[in-house]
Amino acid sequence: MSSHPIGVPCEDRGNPIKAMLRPRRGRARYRPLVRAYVGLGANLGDREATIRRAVALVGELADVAVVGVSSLRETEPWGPVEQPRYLNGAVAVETGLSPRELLDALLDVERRLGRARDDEERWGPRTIDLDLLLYGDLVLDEPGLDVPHPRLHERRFALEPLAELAPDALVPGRGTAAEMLRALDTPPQETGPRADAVH
Ligand code: A4P
Ligand code: MG
Repeated sequence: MSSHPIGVPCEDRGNPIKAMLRPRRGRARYRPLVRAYVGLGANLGDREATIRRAVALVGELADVAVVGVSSLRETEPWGPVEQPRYLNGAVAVETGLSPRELLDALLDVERRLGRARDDEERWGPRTIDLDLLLYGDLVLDEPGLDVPHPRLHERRFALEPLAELAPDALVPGRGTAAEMLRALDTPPQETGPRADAVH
């Protein structure tokens, strides 16, 4: 998948990603819109109500439009912590925010829904979790901001709703969402000796 430069990038027409990352100054500057995907998860409280509220709050963010909402699914908890089952889903958004601005806004939605990170253990239960799965075809590895989400390829609970929304969404360096999901279903190849091996 590639980013979707729908806005009018003015003098930055030549390089939409660079234009998008540049701070906006003055009213005449536009940033192109980028398609991003956000994973949603909850396993405490009224999970569905919290996720629906999160989708609504994401849709109310300035410069963010929700353009797709996946179905929600019950999933077995992933990771080393014993905890209740999750409800997971994902949304597609079109945004003029930079990746950092978008993640900060998502973390703020988590806080507004009562998530208190200081009380949590890693991969432990949570009222709401918003993960930035993809931001166009951008790859970022910065303090506090990794895109694509670094564990996306190993998480069925994130890949399934992503592939439902956009099976052809390209995860840079890994293939499409649908291919990654299929790879999770494919058992690893036997690594025993080949039939024609010389003993
Ligand atoms: N951060 C950096 N990049 C990103 C990004 N692309 N998206 C930073 C979101 N956050 C990003 O996040 C901690 C910090 O990561 C953030 O402050 C942000 O600056 P976090 O959500 O507390 O999670 P984590 O400890 O980084 O781990 P991770 O891998 O995001 O785990 P989760 O998703 O939080 O783990 N099982 C099922 N079935 N379904 C689930 O939803 N969730 C978890 C929680 C465990 N098991 C699960 C599920
Ligand atoms: Mg997370």
